[in-house]
Amino acid sequence: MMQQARRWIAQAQRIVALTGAGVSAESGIPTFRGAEGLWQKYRAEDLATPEAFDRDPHLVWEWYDWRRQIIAKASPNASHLALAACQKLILITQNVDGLHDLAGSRDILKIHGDIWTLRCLDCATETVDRTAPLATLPPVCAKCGGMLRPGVVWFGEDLPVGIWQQAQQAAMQADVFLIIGTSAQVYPAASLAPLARRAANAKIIEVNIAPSGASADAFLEGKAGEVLPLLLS
Ligand code: BJW
Ligand code: ZN
Repeated sequence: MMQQARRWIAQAQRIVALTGAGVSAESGIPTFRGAEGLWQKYRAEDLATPEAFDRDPHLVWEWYDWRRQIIAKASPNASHLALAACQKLILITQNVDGLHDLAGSRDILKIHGDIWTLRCLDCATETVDRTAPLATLPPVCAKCGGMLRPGVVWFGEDLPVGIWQQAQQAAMQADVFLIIGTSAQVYPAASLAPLARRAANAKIIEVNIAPSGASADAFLEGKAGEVLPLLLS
């Protein structure tokens, strides 16, 4: 499997990768689904929807402030570094943690936003603030005093339009499409690999500790931080 996958990578002009929470697991950041996942302890509907934020912004902010503190202590692992070192790769991530940036990847298509970006509900101003914990919850806008929200995409919200279009465009031109550390259950992100196969006849390579159920041409079982350096070197 690994030899075949390495051949496809070597022959490819355009490689596109979609990453999920699994690539940051080895950096100590909890995933969402699975036995140790955040959704075991917390209900997505209570924390990751616009309705939840309207109902109780303080509660939602406490959860994000806690996660920001965990992420602030984390460093990129071998999987982030291997992806950053691959020149011909376009990176699409569902992760909001910013570890791909810290590893040195450029032009990352962050389809679910960024936990370090704060957006004003009143004037829509976006600021980057890496303070963790934040001084006051909910934080307020320096410009207009309005309430700030995390710059992430919640269930029921649209993905950032331009970024999503670029992600689809990249998928439609991929020779190889990598799905790494994602349960491939959240849409529309999970539609990108099928799109790459349909539109570009791309080879799909999945890297995960257990198959997600996504249809792949090669499944490489293992931790992303161990498999990717072998696959992409
Ligand atoms: C390892 C590893 C290691 C562990 N190495 N691997 C019914 C059908 C279809 C769609 C819908 C539906 N009902 C509702 C919807 C829509 C909804 C949706 O998809 N729901 C599904 C759950 C059914 N989607 C939306 O609402 C989206 N918006 C939308 O659709 O708008 C309309 C639109 C359509 C088309 C274009 C534009 C707009 C928005 C989704 C937003 C998701 N938001 C979250 C929270 C972000 C903020 C935050 O972080 O708090 O995003 S939810 C959460 O899930 C987060 C993640 O990015 C996302 C995906 O999770 P991911 O990354 O896959 O993590 P896990 O934990 O699920 O999986 C980890 C994997 O790693 C596992 O497989 C492990 O095995 C593996 N692993 N260690 C390698 N070391
Ligand atoms: Zn404002």
